[in-house]
Amino acid sequence: MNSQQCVIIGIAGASASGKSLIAQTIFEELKRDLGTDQIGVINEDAYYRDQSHMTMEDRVKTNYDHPKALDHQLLAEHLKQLKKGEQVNIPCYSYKEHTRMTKTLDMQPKKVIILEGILLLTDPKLRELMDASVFMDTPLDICFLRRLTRDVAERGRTMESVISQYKATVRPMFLQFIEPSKQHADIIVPRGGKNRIATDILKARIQHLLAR
Ligand code: UZR
Ligand code: MG
Repeated sequence: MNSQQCVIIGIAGASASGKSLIAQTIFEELKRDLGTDQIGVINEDAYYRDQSHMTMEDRVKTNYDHPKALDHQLLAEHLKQLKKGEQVNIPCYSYKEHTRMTKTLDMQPKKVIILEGILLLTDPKLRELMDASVFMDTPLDICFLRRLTRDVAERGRTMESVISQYKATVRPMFLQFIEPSKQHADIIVPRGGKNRIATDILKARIQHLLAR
C-alpha cells in the first residue's frame, strides 16, 4: 500500500474569518486519533518578513495585507522539507514589534500539516504543495467586528488603529488579492470556523488521504 508521507491542507480567507478556529478544531480532534506529534498547524503569519533592520515608524507603514509582505519562498521550502521527512525551524513573528523575533519554533515532520493564512491561495507554488484547499467565506462585516475585538484584546492595538488599517489596507487588499484567490479553493466554507459540517468533511478527507 502506498501511504502518503505528509498531507498538507491549506485554509485561506479574510482576516478574522475563522481560519485559525477551524484549523485548531481539526487539530484538536484529529490529534486524538493520530497522536499529538503527527499533526501540526502552521500559520502563514509566522512568515511575515523580518523587519528588524527598519525603524518602528517604517514598520508600521508596511502593507501587511499584500502578498509581498510574506516570505512565501521560505514557507514553500519548509513545506518541501517537511514532506521529505526533515525537521524545520519556523520563524516567530511579533505583531507588537511588527517583526520576526530571534527565537524559532522547531517542527518535526508530521503526517498532517494544516496551513492557515490570508494569502496562501494567491501563490501557485504554495497551492501546488497542498493536497486540499479551503476558503473561509465569512461575511466581511462579521470579520471586521471580530478583528476589532481581537486586535485590541490580543495584538496590542487601539480601536482607532484597527479602523484606519482596515480602511487603508485590509479591505482593499481583500478585494484585490484574497477574494479572487477563492477560485483556487477546493472547498468554500460559509459562515465561519464553527461550521460543523465543513469541519467534518475536512477531517474525513484527511483520514481518506492518510489511508491511501
Ligand atoms: P489574521 N498584521 C498586522 O496588523 N501587523 C503585522 O505586523 C503583521 C500582520 C495583520 C495583517 C493581516 N494586516 O490583516 C492580519 N494588516 O495580520 C492577518 N493590516 O492575520 O489572518 O490572523 O487576521
Ligand atoms: Mg488567525
